[in-house]
Parts: sequence; structure tokens; C-alpha cells
Amino acid sequence: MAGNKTLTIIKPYAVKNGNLGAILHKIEESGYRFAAIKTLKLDKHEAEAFYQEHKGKPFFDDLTDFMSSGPITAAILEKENAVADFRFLIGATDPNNAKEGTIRKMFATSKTQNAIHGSDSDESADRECDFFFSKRERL
Ligand code: YYY
Ligand code: MG
Repeated sequence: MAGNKTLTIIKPYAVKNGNLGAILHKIEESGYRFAAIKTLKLDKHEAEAFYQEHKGKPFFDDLTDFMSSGPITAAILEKENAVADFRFLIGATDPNNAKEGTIRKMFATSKTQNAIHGSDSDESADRECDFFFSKRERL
């Protein structure tokens, strides 16, 4: 089924500050199934590769520094209409613009350190799931 899978990353600041469990709980109670999950640390080159679409933008260096600054938790989430629904659940990129009850409103501290990632299309979800997980790591 198209659109039933998305890739999320709980970003370094959220993991470091003890919000990992609360964020995973919020995701699970919102109806997503964890098809794969792991905690790891990206190096700068890996962060640049993950965010290749933003190469050359003014925030790229700060973003990739941040994303390689500490542990992250990556997960493949399954649910009908996962990409669009999950973007709604996490809220706007800038937490100052995110609606009440969204994950970024609840847990983010700034636009760069915005707590969580969600794929923006089915094509991105495919690429991002392959970036983090081998076939045998998916349930
Ligand atoms: O998909 P989403 O994470 O909501 O935003 P993107 O436009 O893909 O940007 C990726 C990432 O880059 C964003 O989560 C924070 C950071 N960022 C930034 O620091 N400043 C911006 N003006 C835009 C994005
Ligand atoms: Mg994006």
C-alpha cells in the first residue's frame, strides 16, 4: 500500500535530555507500529549524506553539526497514510509555529534543534529507510 511507511529520527537534543521515551510513547499511542528501531551516532559526513537535499542552504552546516553531535534514535513507522499523518503529528519545522499537542511544540527548543524528523514523501521515506536499515533489520 502506498504511503504506509515513514522514517523518523529522534534528534540528539531530545535523546540527551531524557525525552526519548516520552516521544516514542506519543508516537505509539498515535497508532504507529515500530517496524524497525535503533540508536546510533552519525558522523558529519553521514549527516551531510542524509540531508543532501539541503546542501548549499545557509542552515546546512549547523544542521549537520547538530545531527552528528550525539546519539539519535531512528525508526521505521507503519500506519495508513504514514508520511502525511506523521508530518501533522510532529508539527511545523520551527517549533514556534508548531500547533499545541504536536511533538515539536512539546519537545523542541529551536528550529535547528527541533526534536524530531519525519519523511516528506513516499520517495524520501524509501530512501531514508534504506539509509538506516538493512532488509534483515526490518520486521
Ligand atoms: O522536513 P523538516 O524537518 O520539517 O524541515 P526541512 O525543511 O526538511 O529542514 C530540515 C531540517 O533543517 C529541519 O528539521 C531543521 C533545519 N532547518 C533549519 O535549521 N533552518 C531552516 N530555515 C530550515 C530547516
Ligand atoms: Mg524535510
